[in-house]
Amino acid sequence: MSALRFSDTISAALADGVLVVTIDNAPVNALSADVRGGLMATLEHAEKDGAVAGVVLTGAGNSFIGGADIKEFGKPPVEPFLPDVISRIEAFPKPVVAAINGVALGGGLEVALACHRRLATPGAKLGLPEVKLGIVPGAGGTQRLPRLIGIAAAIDMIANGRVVPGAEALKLGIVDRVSSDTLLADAIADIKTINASSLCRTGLLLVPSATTEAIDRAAADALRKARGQRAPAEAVRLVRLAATAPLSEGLAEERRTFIELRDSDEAAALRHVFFAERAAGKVEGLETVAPRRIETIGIVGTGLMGSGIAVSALNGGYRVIGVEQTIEAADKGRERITGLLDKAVQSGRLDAAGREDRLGRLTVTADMPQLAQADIVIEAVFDDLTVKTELFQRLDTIVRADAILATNTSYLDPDLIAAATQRPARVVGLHFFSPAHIMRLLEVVNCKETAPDVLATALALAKRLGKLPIVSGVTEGFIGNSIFSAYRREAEYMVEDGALPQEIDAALEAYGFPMGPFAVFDMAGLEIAWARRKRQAATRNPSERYVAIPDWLCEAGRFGQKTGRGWYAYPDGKRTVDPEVTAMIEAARTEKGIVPKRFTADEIVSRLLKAMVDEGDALLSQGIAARASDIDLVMINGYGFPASKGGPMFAAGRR
Ligand code: T1G
Repeated sequence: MSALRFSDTISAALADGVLVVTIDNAPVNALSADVRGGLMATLEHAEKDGAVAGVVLTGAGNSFIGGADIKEFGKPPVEPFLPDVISRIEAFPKPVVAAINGVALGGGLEVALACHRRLATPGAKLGLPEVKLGIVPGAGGTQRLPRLIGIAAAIDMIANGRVVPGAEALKLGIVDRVSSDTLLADAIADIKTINASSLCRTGLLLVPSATTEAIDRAAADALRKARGQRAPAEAVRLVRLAATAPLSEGLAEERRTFIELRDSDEAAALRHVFFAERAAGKVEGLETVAPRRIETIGIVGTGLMGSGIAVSALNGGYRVIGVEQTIEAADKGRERITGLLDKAVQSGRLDAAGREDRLGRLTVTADMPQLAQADIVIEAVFDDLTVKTELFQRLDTIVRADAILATNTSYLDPDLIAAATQRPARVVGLHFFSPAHIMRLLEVVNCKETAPDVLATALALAKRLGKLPIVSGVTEGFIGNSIFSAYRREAEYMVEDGALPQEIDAALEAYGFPMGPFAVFDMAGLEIAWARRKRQAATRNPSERYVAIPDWLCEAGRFGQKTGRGWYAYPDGKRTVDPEVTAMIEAARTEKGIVPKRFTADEIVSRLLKAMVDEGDALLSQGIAARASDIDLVMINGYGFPASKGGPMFAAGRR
């Protein structure tokens, strides 16, 4: 096969009259200007060369094409533009076959859709996930995909940014064939069978008809999940347009919409989140440190948190040894874990075989010495320093010398726990967020003595568990709860100053939070913070402003939703403003001689944003957080901060 090179990233080889073109632009074969230029040059050559009967496109590595080059967004566009490359492929006089060897996402799938035939490996992943970046497909996806799979299925994929494996792509009609290890040979063979005079040009197909009910249902489902973000609604509109508008009109409207969204604040925020997630968990100098091998995970405490962590570990493919103090408690723990797996089966997230496989890897016992088999032990026991310290001292005598001890504490000082053990270097914090088998966020606490390979192991484990690891230094509440405390404090100050809880909640919900702070406090329960405030009362700084209203609520037995009354009243479970609370607030203002002022929604958001950012800046200057984007990810993934605003640090920079 003679090799040809058309750009730095595009090479080709003629095999049996077929030009096999390889896109090689590490790490994901993004459609950079060099890729686009190289593809155009390749097509130019293929059209002129009579020896070329057809073209096969494929990717190097485990990507076909990972999409447009997101790093090029926000920069002046460089020709050839992707839609032009795609139109050239679709109109090409010779057959062009896509051999999808890996991810074909966004522009990558749009390139494949313009080919005259598509083959994929079973492990390939195909999708148009642009809405996750706050945009819509901009190179024909909303117009070509429905021509292959129908309006309803196209809405489901595009408006939800859903990615499907090769087999589902075949069932849907996105690809014509699935090939495992003979992908290229099959693609070359297909070129020979395709009749060049009647090429299947996707853009010329009619959109298959569908019932309005199916379409409306898919649209409603996508819009419900969109939670006010613009891109999904625009995606629904564009896919519906494909059913009625000529291709050229649909493509023009799609391009106009894509450009408008690409330059929006929401898209800038979601691009920030995309790159922030890839920067998270990267620690200077740790790249060369080899993580320890983890196969068996011990979990002490199989209550709410421990059982969630156990399911997360089972989902990650590990052996799990859960430990409780008594056989009865161990049996209850196993029931809890089994119950979570059963829920996953009922919701279709897990099949029966998967459930059996997980239960086959689970032991729950009262026999703590079994933890001698564990490579890491995670404690999820009562958040009390004595309890955790004594437990770690006991584990010291049971686990292997090279086993890691991880504490799931939320508020205690892990350095104190580590200091009580014989090997503090093997202690690390793994602060899971409840429910631990659902929430992606995991704060990995780098304690004073934590050895580098222990930290590297914790980060590798987090990734294997499908978590989003954020490294935190040691401070009370680590990153998330530190910022949440500042947010709560400022919200309470504003109530004393004149804003009502319902006004603050409404402002934050309009900004994009699923729930405002007071609704969240009532849901979490007011008694937890109350107990902490009472513990700290003796050492509290008397000059620091203190809002007594939450204490008054607790003293009146108003602990939140669970007691039917908190900041709000919950008659028949519905959150309603309670005049009793308004009276308490007015009394508190009078007692402090505060003349209440009015706050606009924008002032409320700005003041709370500033409280979070000031705390974030403090965490950065103290080295507790490594980068501002980590703080954004913690608040988005652990506290409901709207991703479409990019997180507090990013949002403050934009305001
Ligand atoms: N552009 C630029 N860089 C990208 C990229 C992209 N599309 N995708 C990934 N990277 C970088 C990423 O920042 C990281 O960099 C490295 O590649 C590895 O990524 C016209 C306009 C493909 C499934 O939304 O979903 O097409 O940190 O850690 O876990 O309609 O990356 O190493 O410096 O995620 O193996 C649509 C986004 C774009 C796909 C691989 N495409 N990417 O996952 O690796 S918009 C997407 C992903 C578009 C068209 C529109 C994943 C992946 P660094 P990684 P991974």
